[in-house]
Amino acid sequence: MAEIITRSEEAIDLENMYGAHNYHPLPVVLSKGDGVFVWDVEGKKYYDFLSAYSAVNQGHCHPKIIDTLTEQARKLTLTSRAFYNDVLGPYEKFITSYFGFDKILPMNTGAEGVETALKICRKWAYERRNIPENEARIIVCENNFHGRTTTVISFSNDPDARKNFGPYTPGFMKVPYNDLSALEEALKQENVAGFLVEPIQGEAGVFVPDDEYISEAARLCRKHDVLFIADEIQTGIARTGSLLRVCGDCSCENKCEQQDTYTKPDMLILGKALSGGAYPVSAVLADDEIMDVIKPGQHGSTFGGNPLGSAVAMTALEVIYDEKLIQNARQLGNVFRERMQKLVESTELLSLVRGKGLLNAVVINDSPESTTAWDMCVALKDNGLLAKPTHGNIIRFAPPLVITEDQLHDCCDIIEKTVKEFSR
Ligand code: IF1
Repeated sequence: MAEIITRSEEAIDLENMYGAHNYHPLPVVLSKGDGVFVWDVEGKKYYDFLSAYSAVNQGHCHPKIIDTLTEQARKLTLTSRAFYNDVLGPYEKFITSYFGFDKILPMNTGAEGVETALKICRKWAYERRNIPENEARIIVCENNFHGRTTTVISFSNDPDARKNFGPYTPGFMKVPYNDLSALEEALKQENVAGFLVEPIQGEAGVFVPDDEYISEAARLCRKHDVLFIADEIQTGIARTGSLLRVCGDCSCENKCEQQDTYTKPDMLILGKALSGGAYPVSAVLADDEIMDVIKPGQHGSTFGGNPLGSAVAMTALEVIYDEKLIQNARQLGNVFRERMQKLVESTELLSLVRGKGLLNAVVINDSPESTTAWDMCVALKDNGLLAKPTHGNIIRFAPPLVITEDQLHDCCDIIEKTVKEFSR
């Protein structure tokens, strides 16, 4: 029987003693979540401004998602793909229609989704583009984050993510993010099969590229017959104030009518909020001429496409439209950035705020090596709001998309109060 935790320190001690030290969490031990709120072991309530890295866009423990999870869990959780099940087909039809693609390859974690897209891209290059086998090259961006598997960190330039995990997987070229001429030069190289890009670079510090970057990058890829692969694991599913970041600033009120601002990727990678944080679910979506390169036995996973994750994902996606989370993220993202801009202008401590929808970051006017961002997050915690620094001196602010305007103002009050405490 598991030990009952009655004090936060007990949980921290157990993790230090028995868990790999692959994270340095903020000193808070959570035991309950509901919507925008989480509670620690001692019962203190916090606003969650990280949303489990944008996996709980629908809010913690969304009742409809949890109902689906528990109902399906009592029926059938996992069959493996050795057999059919009665949920996967309906899910595949639902999600391909929802995002406008012919097919989905269902996986579990985001990194698995990225690895799947890389494998499909290479196979497509050899079998449809006649690129010589083992010569395919995929373009990625500097300061990318696409997961922690060995191939994915092979094209990372973050020393922490990469050092001493070699030898590294070959076949990748890096270009500066948000630089179309550098991309075009790389596309002219031989044997280029794909371009993998985050429409906003999340972990790098919420870098929003120029408005035309994504659409132009996709156009250049089409011009060179190279697959445009969008990693929307963090930016997708309403987080940035549109269904997907590649939708641009579309104003769709309901299902994506594929507005003229929409840049359809050749492959779309989803994860995180695809399940509302209730279960690991990821996906690669593509049309037949790409997806059909995968034949039986050439790719898969034990849990990929399981009935439990498939049922949860359908409900998680329904909630996005039922509760108008796209519009809420758009509107409240503007409110948040307006309030933060006023704060930036009122103190030397902050240099800027940037973001789209409810994926935002504030840059602290201090060196990336300083502990200011961390210390500020500890002070925010003490004041009832949970956030965590991303690289160095940048604090990411990403609440669940179900937050109300009053709650958002309450959170901005907490951030202002905390910053002013630092500024004295
Ligand atoms: C960590 C943040 C990092 C992602 C994008 C793929 C994945 C992620 C754009 C892989 C995952 C998570 C991983 C987590 C911290 C968090 C993160 F930006 F979201 F904050 F690291 F950059 N593509 N992002 O953001 O998905 O395999 O994790 O399901 O590893 O520390 P995953």
